[in-house]
Amino acid sequence: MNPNKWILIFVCILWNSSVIAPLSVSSSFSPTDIISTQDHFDFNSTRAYEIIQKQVDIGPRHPGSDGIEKTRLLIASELLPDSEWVISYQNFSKIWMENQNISLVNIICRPIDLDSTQPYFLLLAHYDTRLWADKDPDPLKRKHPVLGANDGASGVAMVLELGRVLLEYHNITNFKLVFFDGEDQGNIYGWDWILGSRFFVNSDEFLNQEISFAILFDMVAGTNATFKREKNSDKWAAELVTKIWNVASALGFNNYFLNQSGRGIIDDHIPILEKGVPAIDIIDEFGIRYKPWHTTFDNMTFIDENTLKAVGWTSESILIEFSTSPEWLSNLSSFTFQTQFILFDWISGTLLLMLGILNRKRKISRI
Ligand code: 1BN
Ligand code: ZN
Repeated sequence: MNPNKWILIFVCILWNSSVIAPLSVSSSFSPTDIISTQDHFDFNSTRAYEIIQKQVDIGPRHPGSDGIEKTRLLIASELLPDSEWVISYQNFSKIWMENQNISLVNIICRPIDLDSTQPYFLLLAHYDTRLWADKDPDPLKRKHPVLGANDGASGVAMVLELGRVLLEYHNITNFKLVFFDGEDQGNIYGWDWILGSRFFVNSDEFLNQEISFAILFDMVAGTNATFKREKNSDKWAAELVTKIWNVASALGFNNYFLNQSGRGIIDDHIPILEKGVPAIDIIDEFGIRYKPWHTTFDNMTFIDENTLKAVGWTSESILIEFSTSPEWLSNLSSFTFQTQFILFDWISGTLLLMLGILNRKRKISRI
């Protein structure tokens, strides 16, 4: 047999092996214990759509831009009434193009009545947009900025609208909304991805807190979106993933929430998982299926209110259940995250891709 094939088989076995599954995760609580019976929803997808539109109207919102400053003001202005919310800003900075010091800001919003000595959950999104549309089909546009209707604005809109609904309609106060800066600038002027969440998990806002779980919303408004069980979420926070995908299915949203294993994505949930707190990423499959990803056409044309509704209603349903069944908050297991598995997944995934390309090239040259 061709030696490439042996490597391929070996990597495939290891990649999917239960040997590398999270042995340290355990809990007596079954995610199927509660199934949503909710039939009325306050999450307003039209309002979420409008919050996306407002961000897109600002223009590009990459770190250091006027647009990102305006977005900070917009986020704060959407949380009403003022007297019910406390907003704090986490400032940090990063060198850009060797000598420019760019300031970055994570925005943390909590209901004024949150009792942070009790378990609470986090709703997360990044609000920066990518400086370069480096996946644009037109090479001349690959250094144009991304508008980030889906990649940036949709997560912000989802988190703002969920926060409003939980507090205003359900009087739920055991949560925080966190909007991360610097998520989307990887491989630009030597920057890395997920800078905001890396900073957040090493700050007092995260350390020594009673955080029970976190849900990250990224690219949650695309036309015909499909949300697969993101690989890292599924490995390390399987209970939460199972619960959410089950509720989505019970609500008839299984055309959006596909009960299939998806890719592993380095996103803002990873630093939280690394600290042993269950965290999941609800993210549209990008790149292959989600064509506007990191291009100049990530604009309102590809935004669909129905996708916002599917994600919003599913999340509202779950968060209400969690808040009225506190055993969920206390029974979710913490665990010891093992970074090498993510690294391994990434290396083996890349190897598989390269071998696939090599094999295809060989076949084409034979023809
Ligand atoms: C998600 C949306 N991400 C960026 N925009 C995270 C990511 C990082 C995805 C690296 C793929 C590769
Ligand atoms: Zn992005």
